[in-house]
Amino acid sequence: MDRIYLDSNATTIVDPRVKDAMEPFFCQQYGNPNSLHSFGTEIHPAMRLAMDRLYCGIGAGNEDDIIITSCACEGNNHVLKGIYYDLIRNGSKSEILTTQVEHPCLSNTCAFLESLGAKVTYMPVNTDGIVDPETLRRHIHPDRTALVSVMWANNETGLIFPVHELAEICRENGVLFHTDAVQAIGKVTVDVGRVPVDFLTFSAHKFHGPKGVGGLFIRKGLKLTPLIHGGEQMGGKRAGTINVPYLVGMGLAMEMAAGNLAYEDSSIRRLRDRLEDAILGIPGTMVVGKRDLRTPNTTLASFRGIEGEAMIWDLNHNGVAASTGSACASESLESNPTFVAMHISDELAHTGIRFSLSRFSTEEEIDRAIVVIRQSAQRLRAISSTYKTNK
Ligand code: 7TS
Repeated sequence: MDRIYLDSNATTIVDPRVKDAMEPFFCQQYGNPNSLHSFGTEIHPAMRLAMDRLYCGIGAGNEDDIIITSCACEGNNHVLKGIYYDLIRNGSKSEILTTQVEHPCLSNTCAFLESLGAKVTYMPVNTDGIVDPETLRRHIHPDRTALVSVMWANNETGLIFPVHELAEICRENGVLFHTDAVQAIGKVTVDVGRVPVDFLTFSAHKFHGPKGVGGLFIRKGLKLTPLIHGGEQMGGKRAGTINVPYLVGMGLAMEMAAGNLAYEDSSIRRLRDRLEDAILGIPGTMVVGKRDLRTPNTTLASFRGIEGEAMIWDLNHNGVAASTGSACASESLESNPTFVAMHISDELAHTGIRFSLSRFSTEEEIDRAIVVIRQSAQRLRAISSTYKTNK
């Protein structure tokens, strides 16, 4: 029986059409784009097409920049460290404002910058698990805030943040705004032509492109000190020979992701809701976050009395791949910061399972997954002392 992959917020299958588009740029068109010879006549047109697809996919204008990176971690590091270097280190501003629920590549970079003397404020989320525009208004100080960084959608809960309003508030206050849109691309409309963000990060492997390539959007007129110095690739903004096949693949993946939003919003949402309804039909379960505030593909569910790690293992053993919503390793049972920020109880924080679908998920898979999940919950509760005592 085929395995069922429900961990698409971690990474996605590469669309076979993306793989085919990349193929010629490994062994045939392999010239270095910066020193072209006869082994690369198709390289520049293919790179231009890929860049056009990226610009179009996020609604960027001709004069905006999109820097090709190795991943979203790099894009987020680039923005935060660039802002530190350009605005904080020299004393013109002192603070970065972010949230308590960002991905570790954002929050750990902030912690590093704090060790260098930057002040970082981690804004709380409201009872819905998102940052209220009012909270930003209370925290933003044009004289000292160098950057506001708030994710577009959360990787664990799927909760969508009001980035449009947050970006407007930053604009009104003359403060730069960055968003990590890794979990938003291909799931909800991401249009920097409409939403006044200054910097935006994305990563190809979250939307059926290859792993190890991503992008950083920089609004026209803005400059950031590079993270990687070296040659003049990307106009000196990011040195290193560009990974041509991966750029080509990411461009096509972006075009398909942007063109697939209606399907995501109808069919994938319907499948996700079907899965979620079935989970909620099992006694002692709950789902984190209101449905209409979440990306259409994500469900973070809690099964009372069942340790998340145990359930992941059991599901995996029975052919269903998901992940724990909680990052707690089995050795260190610390609750995960997103759950702490959302005031989710310690017990629930250790029971979270994240199911995340993609456009490759099928109804037949969801129906089979539901059977496996029901059986797994039954099996694990039969041996769970906490479930028996709490009933
Ligand atoms: N930002 C967000 C919001 C993410 O979800 C991830 C990966 C990253 C950044 C890092 O992306 P990368 O391109 O550098 O790999 N998130 C997850 C996840 O939720 N489970 O596994 C990886």
